[in-house]
Amino acid sequence: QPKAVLTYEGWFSLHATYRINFQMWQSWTVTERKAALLEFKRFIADLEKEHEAHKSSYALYNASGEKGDLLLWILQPTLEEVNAVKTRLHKLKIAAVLEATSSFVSVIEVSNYMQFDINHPRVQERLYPKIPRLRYMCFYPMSKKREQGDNWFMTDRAERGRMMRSHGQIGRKYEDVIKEFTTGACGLDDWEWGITLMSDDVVQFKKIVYEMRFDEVSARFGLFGSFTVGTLLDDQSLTALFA
Ligand code: 76R
Repeated sequence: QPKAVLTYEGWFSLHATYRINFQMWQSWTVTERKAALLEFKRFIADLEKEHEAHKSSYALYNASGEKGDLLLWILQPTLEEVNAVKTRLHKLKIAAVLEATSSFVSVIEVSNYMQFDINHPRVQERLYPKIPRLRYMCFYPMSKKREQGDNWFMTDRAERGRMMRSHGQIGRKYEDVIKEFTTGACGLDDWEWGITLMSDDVVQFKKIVYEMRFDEVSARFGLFGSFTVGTLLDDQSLTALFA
């Protein structure tokens, strides 16, 4: 019988990209720019404080290509808190030069194909992650096919379990070089899942995604949205970006 697998949900999530209007930014006085950047950094420092206390988490990256300049990932215990962080950002002075270019709302998800023990520290770590500060981040939304012949959701539970095991085996080969986070977005956004990858070696994103394309779950059932990759923004590189 095809049956939904039990899922565990953790923190709520927002992935967003923003384009910086540097023309407008440069038309501001030095004093205005200083104040706006300082206020933005205070906003980030508050996120950092909560991240350190493990009450929530976040990541800020410099998006590559023309999909935007900032790639922001927010994790909060509730959707209300995710909204509050977004609203606070919108009310900052710097928001006048930011244009949102993409957004993805989801919730951290651990599915129970492997019959995990929910109380195991490794599962808790996945549900409420302290996002690592690795040099590169990659984000993309995806769904699974519902087509004649290849319909993930009509596939027998045991069969899906078998394919997910193979998927996990490939994933675990990258354990030392990639941190992966799965968020679920059924009923929340336009795709079924969000995949977030972090690494100190950007080429590993290409390796894992390529290798998984040959694995049955991705090869037969994977449908992919837009990929965004970016480089870590720390205090210094953020100052440089707005200099
Ligand atoms: O055996 C196991 O431990 C499996 C654990 C596991 C699950 C349940 C797991 C492991 N994933 C699971 C679920 Mn995954 N994952 C992706 C992508 O680009 C692509 O082709 C696919 C995008 C990557 C890169 C990736 C990486 N995974 C899921 C689901 C939900 C499926 C469902 O419920 O139907 C999706 C959409 C998905 C997609 N996966 C891992 C990884 C990595 C690196 C691992 C090992 C990580 C670890 O065990 O800590």
